[in-house]
Amino acid sequence: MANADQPAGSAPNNSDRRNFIAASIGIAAAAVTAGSASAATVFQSTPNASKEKKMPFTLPELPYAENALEPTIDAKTMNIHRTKHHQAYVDNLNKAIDGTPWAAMSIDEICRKTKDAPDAVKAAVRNNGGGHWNHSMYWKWMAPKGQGGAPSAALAAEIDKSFGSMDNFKTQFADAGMKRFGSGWAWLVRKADGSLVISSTPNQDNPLMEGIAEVTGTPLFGIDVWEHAYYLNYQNRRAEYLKAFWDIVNWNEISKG
Ligand code: MN3
Repeated sequence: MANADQPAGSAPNNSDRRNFIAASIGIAAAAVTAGSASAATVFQSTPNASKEKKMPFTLPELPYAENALEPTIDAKTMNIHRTKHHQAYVDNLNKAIDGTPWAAMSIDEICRKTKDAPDAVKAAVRNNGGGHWNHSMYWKWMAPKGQGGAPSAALAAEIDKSFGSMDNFKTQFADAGMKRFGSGWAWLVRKADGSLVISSTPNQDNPLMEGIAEVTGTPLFGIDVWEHAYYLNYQNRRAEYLKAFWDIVNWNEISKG
């Protein structure tokens, strides 16, 4: 893999940060280029180097250490979640779109156009394209306690107007996460008409997926409510995870949306 030279969970440096930002906003090609120098050395040292090729999507680095979100989210959960679950979405997405025009699209575009994917790969694109987009953003929507800032004045005013108060917003958001049966995500979405709404999706669907998600628009924020996101620390207690999440929420990042 193109990121084989990057140890999991290493402290982020400027290069990692650039890779992460580029990949997470969908400029996969830029991420590959930025991370290619030492990765090329790895490829050349393997017997099958000529058969190795760069895949369009790579696993982003974390913008903080794996243990930086403790005690809310433990380092082991962060490690397994990113290097196993997220990596599998990246690998399976690359495999599904290999040799197709989809390999040239950004991850945002792939999500928006999922409903148009050929039947043979639609499920793989939906599950793994969504999985890659969702997790790339999820890592950014979290920050070590005390470092996530507060909602911008504009966003705070919109939340008050849309949901009555910040407390009401948090209650309604947690409710959406709790009511999602099985695995999925809870979302804060800006719809095309500019309004803010709370929604949830099953599996790895997201609000970018027109014709698939019940509520579509731009996701400003989402929480992963798959058990793999919280089970080691919270077991079945999803409500506690959702409540604790506000300690590590990255309002600085969310306010950019
Ligand atoms: Mn997950």
